[in-house]
Amino acid sequence: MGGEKLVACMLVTVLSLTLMRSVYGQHMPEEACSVQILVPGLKGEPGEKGEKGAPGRPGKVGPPGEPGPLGNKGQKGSTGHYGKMGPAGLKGIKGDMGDPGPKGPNGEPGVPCECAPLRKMIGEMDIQVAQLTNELKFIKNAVAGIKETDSKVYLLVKEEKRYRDAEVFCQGRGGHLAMPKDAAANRAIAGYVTEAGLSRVYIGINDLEREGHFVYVERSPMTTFSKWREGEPNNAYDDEDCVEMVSSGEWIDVACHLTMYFVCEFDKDKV
Ligand SMILES: [Ca+2]
Ligand SMILES: [Ca+2]
Repeated sequence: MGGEKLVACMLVTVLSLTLMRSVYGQHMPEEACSVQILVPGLKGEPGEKGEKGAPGRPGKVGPPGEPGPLGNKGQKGSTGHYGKMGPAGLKGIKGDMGDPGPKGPNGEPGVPCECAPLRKMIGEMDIQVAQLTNELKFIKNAVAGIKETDSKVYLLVKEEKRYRDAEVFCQGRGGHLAMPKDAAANRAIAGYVTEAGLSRVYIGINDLEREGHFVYVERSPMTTFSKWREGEPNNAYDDEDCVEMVSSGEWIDVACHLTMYFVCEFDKDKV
């Protein structure tokens, strides 16, 4: 290659010149290669403008700026609304038991039981209660107008009522109009009427169901005992189906719509 040969010669030349300057008086042969001295040519025409290159890499981050001027502080705002109540918290741990309190004062000494005297007192009080009960019963009977025989209690009711209403009154208290079934009972009722200063009361006898056939108000038949006044019962005006007792104890048939006092009777074992 001519280029390589040329470069090699130029290198030899440059080396030779260097050696000539460092070695005094020595003569160097010049027939090793023909030296051609190259002289630069004239400057050429400027080339065409190249294409735009790729954008460069971003630069380094700059230093922080200086703080700006301070503004005026704003006024305090008004209090806001209360927020909603939050959920209940967890139950706390049970605390420790407190210390025991101080001992209380001693009580009053008790009274020894003296039971025998107490029993005696109670027994005496029972007797007194029984006596008072009897006395109260007597007073009640006197006030209420109650009379009694061995088996019956009689009550004189000083309210004027018709026969049927009188019987309803007696039944409402657990009894009937008085039904004298023997002479003793008849006398007791009659004495009662006399003592009260009355002349007549209704008693529990009638012939409402069958004319002339008298029965007790509880529907039991008449016994052999009767105490009709002479000439009675006469069913006067065809309208006498109820019976009154006069103070003598005699019976008279009368109209049932008459109103008068009456006597109720109650069985003693039911009172
Ligand atoms: Ca009659
Ligand atoms: Ca009559």
